[in-house]
Amino acid sequence: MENRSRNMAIACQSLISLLLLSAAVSAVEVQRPRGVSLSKKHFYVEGKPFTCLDGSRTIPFDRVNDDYCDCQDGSDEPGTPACPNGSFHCTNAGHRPVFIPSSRINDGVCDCCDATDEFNSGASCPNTCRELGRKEKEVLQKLAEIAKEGFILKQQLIQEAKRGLEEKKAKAFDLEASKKQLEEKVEALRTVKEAAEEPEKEAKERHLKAWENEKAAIRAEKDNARMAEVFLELDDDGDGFVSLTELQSHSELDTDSDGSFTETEAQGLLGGVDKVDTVAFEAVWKDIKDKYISESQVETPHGETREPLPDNDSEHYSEGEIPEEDDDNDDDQEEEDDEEEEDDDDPDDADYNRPPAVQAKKDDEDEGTMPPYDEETQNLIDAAQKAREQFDETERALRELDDQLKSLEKETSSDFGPSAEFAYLYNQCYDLPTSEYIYRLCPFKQVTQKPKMGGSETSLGTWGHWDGPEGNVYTVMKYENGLGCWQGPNRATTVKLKCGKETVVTSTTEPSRCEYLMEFTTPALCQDPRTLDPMLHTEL
Ligand code: MAN
Repeated sequence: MENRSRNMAIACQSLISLLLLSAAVSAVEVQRPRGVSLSKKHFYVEGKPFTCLDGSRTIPFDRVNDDYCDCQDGSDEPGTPACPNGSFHCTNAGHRPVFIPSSRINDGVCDCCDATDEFNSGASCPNTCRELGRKEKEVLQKLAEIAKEGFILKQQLIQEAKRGLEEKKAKAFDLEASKKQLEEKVEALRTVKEAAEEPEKEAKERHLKAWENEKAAIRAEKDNARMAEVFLELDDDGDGFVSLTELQSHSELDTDSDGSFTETEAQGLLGGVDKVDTVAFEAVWKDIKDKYISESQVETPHGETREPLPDNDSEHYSEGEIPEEDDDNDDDQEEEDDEEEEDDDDPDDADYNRPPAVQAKKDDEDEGTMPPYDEETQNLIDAAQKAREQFDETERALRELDDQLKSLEKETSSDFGPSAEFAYLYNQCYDLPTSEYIYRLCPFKQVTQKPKMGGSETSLGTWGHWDGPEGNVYTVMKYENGLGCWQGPNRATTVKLKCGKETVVTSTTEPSRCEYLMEFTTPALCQDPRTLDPMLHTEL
């Protein structure tokens, strides 16, 4: 396996030399027993005893090729089919010499282009070696040209990669220095920001507190006004006191909610006395204000006080049902509903406790929105905001720079081949449209498949590793962990690289479901034609 791939990788260059050698061989015919290669000729000396090539025994020379197998390794019968494990060498002058199993000798099938394997079978085998050699030579010449030009391009790619790498390393060095400066700047701006945010926070809190106090004062003022109103409302006889009877006229104040507001209960509310003046009423008001319903509110025909409802709507609600106030008040409504559930059995109570809540909401609205910040606070906010923006902007710049640095480091530490000849592929993508899809290879990143008729791109794998055989790892790329295949594995792609003048995806197939095979030519894989081993593939 290893040998085969090594041979494939340098086949292009080797073949030129091979041709020359073949031509040379055809010119000089060397006498030797039939089926013996030139390299083994010296083992077979006419008239001298022959020792089997495995050294197992020595036999007289006339038993070589006598159609009887004497040696276990079959070496005494290179030119007959007598030994089951023998091999026959065809010189194939003008083309490529080969070994064939000796069982194919005189089997009626032309195996050798020089027809030497069928010397006694009667099969008419023409000698096609020269024609084959000529054709192969043409092909090989083309390949050799490609290899030669590709190899020149490869040298340029190597130079470019070298320059590129130096530039990138220098850039990374500069970025590293800028990063340090930016980091320091970020820290300085963080301090400035925090220093500006502290007084901003205090000033905002002061402002909020003042607003809360103001709201509380407004609320208290309103409460006092309402208390005075209620006092007047309760003081029916206008004697400046609210008496037990006057208080009892407000059945909603029924302390134990049993449906009857007794004198004792009323007295309890008045603090144990029979009547209270405006000063003493302050304490009473605290206890009753949540339940108290103003007399100005609508009275039902049964004398029950109800929350005012639009005329048209009121008839749509059965007793105990009241529509929600409005959408904004949903939460309040729910809370109230919860509370009311406990009291649902009490016909006099239930929903009728709504007005204070409505009133509270109204009060809130009356308080309005928080007033604008005073100039000093606003200045502090503006200053803190500016510091925040400067900090954020610098921090963002630092992040961007860091990303840039990381991607540079990733690129400069990638394995782009022994001389970085594959580096030029890094930021490129190569498309190959087929009838159904457009396949895209972005070397060292990913492979995708996009349907031509529209639809989203499918990942056929992201860069994994070089996957060629040992000694030739830079001939195959592996892309893994693509989109999962339905009821199958994650998609993956093998990219086989070949020497070519152009950088191009030449084919894409799917040999098994969701496993893709791409062929890709690049000058980066072209070898120096001068480094050929002339003996490779040759057995003369
Ligand atoms: C899509 C394509 C094909 C693949 C099937 C598997 O149609 O990615 O290449 O074979 O999915 O379901």
